[in-house]
Amino acid sequence: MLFINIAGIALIALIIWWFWLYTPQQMKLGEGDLVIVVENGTYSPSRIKIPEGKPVELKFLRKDQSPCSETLLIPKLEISETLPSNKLKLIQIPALEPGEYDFHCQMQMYRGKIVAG
Ligand SMILES: [Cu+2]
Repeated sequence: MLFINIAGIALIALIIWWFWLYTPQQMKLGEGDLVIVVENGTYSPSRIKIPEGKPVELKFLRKDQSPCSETLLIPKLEISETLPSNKLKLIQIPALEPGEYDFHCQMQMYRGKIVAG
């Protein structure tokens, strides 16, 4: 009974952490040499802040070998690109209105966000 309570509390703590406390790593474009690394099921960083109204270039480096991670989709921008393995790939981002633009792999297991503004 005690064990069940502890497990329950741990689960609640985990849920609170996940939904309220956890904020994905965010980086601003221009802070150092920003490279988005695709590895172990994640994009890192997964939130990329870019200036609005200005075309920019994002660098992706895919270290993950899973074939799904090869495809990079940015649906709102109609971008679909193939990321080579262990080789830097430059993705041209057009001038954007302020807002959030999701990007993900083919099956949406890897997820990230471009934040313009
Ligand atoms: Cu995937």
